[in-house]
Amino acid sequence: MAPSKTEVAPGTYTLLVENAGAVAHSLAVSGPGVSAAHTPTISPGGRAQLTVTLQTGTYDLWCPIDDHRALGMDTHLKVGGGGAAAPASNGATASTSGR
Ligand SMILES: [Cu+2]
Repeated sequence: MAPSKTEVAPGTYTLLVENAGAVAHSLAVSGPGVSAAHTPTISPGGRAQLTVTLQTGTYDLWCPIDDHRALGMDTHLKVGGGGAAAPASNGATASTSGR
């Protein structure tokens, strides 16, 4: 799991998720105001998008497929109140990797 940013300003983001691994993965997000929003299952080499509205706090990002989370496909994203304003495009990317 490799988010392009680990800290962003609050706002609505469309996460562009790319599966760089050899098996199917997905991306789920939970945190303030977001409860396990997730992409469909993404085939190896495939991409999906997930639009989430992020508030100040810390969000969990993980792969909900099988036991991938326990195998380390788990990361965090900090959303800060005092950071730079969100860019107009609000784009962020995350790549999945692994097994
Ligand atoms: Cu996975």
